[in-house]
Amino acid sequence: MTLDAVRGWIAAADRVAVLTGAGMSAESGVPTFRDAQTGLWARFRPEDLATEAGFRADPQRVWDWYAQRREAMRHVVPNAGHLALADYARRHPGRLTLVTQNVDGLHQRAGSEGVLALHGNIVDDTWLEAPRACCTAQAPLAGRPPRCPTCGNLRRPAVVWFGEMLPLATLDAAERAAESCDLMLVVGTSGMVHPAAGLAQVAADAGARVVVLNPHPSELDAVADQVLRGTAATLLPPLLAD
Ligand code: BV8
Repeated sequence: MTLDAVRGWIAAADRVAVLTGAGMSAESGVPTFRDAQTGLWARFRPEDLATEAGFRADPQRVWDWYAQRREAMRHVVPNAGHLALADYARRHPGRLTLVTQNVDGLHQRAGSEGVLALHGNIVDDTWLEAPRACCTAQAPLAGRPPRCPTCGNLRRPAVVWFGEMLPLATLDAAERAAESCDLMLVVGTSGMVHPAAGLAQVAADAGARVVVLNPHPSELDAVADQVLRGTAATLLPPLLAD
């Protein structure tokens, strides 16, 4: 099976769904989620840091982990893979639905529209407790994490943590795209996090072809009709060129 055969599948598809994970942004210099546990956080599992319980147990440690990741993301730009997906969608309006687990906003910065961001975004914050009248975030708040000066309510990253529900409308749209596509490209995900990873099986069960793009083996290789062993930035441009 070559790139050309998969290109043929893409050309023959009326509807293409794309599911991306942290590997999509690796060539932009964003550490993959598993790699984000370097340095100070190397001794913590992501499932412990990226949780409400982990945040409540040590708000400053979790806040600082996100601050470090946000800082790293300030200097990165979309790579050729992000741009290829955005260009393809522009040339073929309405044909591609992009679902991402990533919180880095790089698909949006590459020009992709209507991105279904299942896990939120790392740029925005929200309140840990339901905000009261005193909780206003207009002025920058002091603290690591920032807190409401009146009631002490903490700010937290506006991402979906482990154990938290995904935004229902976004997840529903992603499931509909998986059910109705003829082809799903699964790019740069270990396939370990659910329910996002389950979308590949949803597509396969609905009769779509599934192609995995990943330089390493992943949990979703078993669901794939074809695995392309390579990286997002090298595979997507030739795959999506007309
Ligand atoms: C929920 C935001 C329920 C935070 C993230 C079994 C079934 C169903 C659920 C579960 C289950 N067991 C446990 C669960 C619960 C849990 C879960 O899935 N746990 C895992 C660890 C087993 N799921 C949840 O908690 C979800 N919520 O189920 O809610 C519920 C129901 C009712 C009421 C309340 C609750 C919420 C999950 C969301 C967690 N948040 N992100 C943050 O980012 O800080 S997930 C996080 O992992 C990132 O979003 C990341 O994108 C995502 C998945 O990881 P990957 O993207 O795959 O990244 P990874 O580093 O793992 O892999 C990178 C891949 O890229 C590798 O394969 C590598 O080979 C490849 N690669 C490297 N370089 C390149 C490349 N590929 C291409 N090109 C390259 N250059």
